[in-house]
Amino acid sequence: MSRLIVISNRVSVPKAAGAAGAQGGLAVALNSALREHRGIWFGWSGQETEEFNGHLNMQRIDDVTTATIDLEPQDIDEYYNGYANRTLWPLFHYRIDLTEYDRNFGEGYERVNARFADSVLPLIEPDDLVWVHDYHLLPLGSMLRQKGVKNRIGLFLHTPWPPARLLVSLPFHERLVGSMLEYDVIGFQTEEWLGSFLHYVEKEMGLSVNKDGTIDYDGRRIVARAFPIGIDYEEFVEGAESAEALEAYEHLKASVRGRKVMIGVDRLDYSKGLGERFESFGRFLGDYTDLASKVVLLQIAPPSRGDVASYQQIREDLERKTGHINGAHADVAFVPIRYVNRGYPRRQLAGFYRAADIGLVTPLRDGMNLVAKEYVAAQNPEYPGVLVLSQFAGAALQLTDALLVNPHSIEDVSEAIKRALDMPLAERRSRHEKLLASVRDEDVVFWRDEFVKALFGEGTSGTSPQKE
Ligand code: ADQ
Repeated sequence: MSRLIVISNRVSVPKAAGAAGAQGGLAVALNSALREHRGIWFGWSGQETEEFNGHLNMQRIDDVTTATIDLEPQDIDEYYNGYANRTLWPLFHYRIDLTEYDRNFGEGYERVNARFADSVLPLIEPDDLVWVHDYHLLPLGSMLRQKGVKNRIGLFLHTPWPPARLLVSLPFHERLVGSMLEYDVIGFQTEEWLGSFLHYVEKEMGLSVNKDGTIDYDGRRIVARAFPIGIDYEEFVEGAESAEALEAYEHLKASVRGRKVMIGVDRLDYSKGLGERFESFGRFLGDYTDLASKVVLLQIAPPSRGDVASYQQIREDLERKTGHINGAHADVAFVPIRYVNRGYPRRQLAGFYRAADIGLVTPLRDGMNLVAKEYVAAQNPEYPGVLVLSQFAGAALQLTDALLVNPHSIEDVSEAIKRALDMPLAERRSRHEKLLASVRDEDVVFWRDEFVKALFGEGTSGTSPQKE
């Protein structure tokens, strides 16, 4: 079996087998893939160094080796806070108004990608499969090729891919996308983002896309496909039934004293539609006054990317909106929005999801959205809650039995909350059963296996290596 080299901006250092921890599903799935393939996970340590030295910090836990590098402050500013999070992230989430085009960011991005390529190069052996993750590292594959790497290299993009009409606003967009054509496999979360990518490739680069979605380029065949990511279903369901989850469930239930609970769990990011969500809840409280003191919104939103101004603004905006709505609708013994800026261990989170009658997942744009899937997995199948889901989350293409809403319309979301509260148990159960089947069958293990198979060259014609 080939070894797997996973490369991402940050490395989630695996905990010793069996140790309890707050690792996400992605980290768990990649760690298990790395264990199976005796692999290496390479990325930035999250640490700063005065001058870049390319020193690899290697660690080995169980069968997984992690290798990390430190970056200079200028790298972090230009590559991470700059091009990745002030240029590509907003552009890929259709927020051209927030997208900053600064030549230094672009240079820093290419410099750090080259540093990644130089540093990981000595770790790559001839039969290794190389799997690159996300928008931070789009040109990495081409930089590895320039250094003579002939291995199969794949990219998975966790975010949306924007329509060609938006992407062309990015200076040097041809160069960025052109560099991606050095990958053997390019994976997207959904058919929608895949379609936008293929459209760009045809329209802006004049390439033709084969019927099966493959692209012939420079004597090679590139597989571009949707691989919808899932959650670690087994781990999550087990967690939802743990003592920690039960305790969290009871704590939350007791604190609302018979009221209905809605839950939102999101990184504090403008793409998640939190401001619109709060306004929708405010509208609900105003429109259905008889229900106004009977529903609580628990919004858990840990701060993220705090060095970027647009993130500081969203935080201030939400604090103002929370104060405004609570000011208008609270009374001495009741506050409608509980707004909490911190993370929770996963089992506790599972207990909160289970205690919530409604899961409110209303991003304005999201590659997939794992919270929607976690909410479904955490429910008690006998008395499941209702998922209200944005039609603009990648997850909406699979979770069609959720109440799908337009998150820009506060009336639409407010009415969906009412509909969810009124929904008869039989309908809740039948919707949940179908949602659960999708979350269970297309979990993160399925996602990983499908990607690794494609990367290995199974099911595609061309230069596939032979299986042992
Ligand atoms: P994110 O934008 O971070 O991910 P999401 O898919 O919802 O969005 O994943 C967030 C994860 O963080 C979930 O597992 C959630 O439970 C966890 N989390 C959030 N808030 C938390 C809190 N307060 N405490 C503990 N855990 C918390 C990006 C893309 C998504 C894509 C994923 C995976 O933007 O579209 O689904 O990658 O590909």
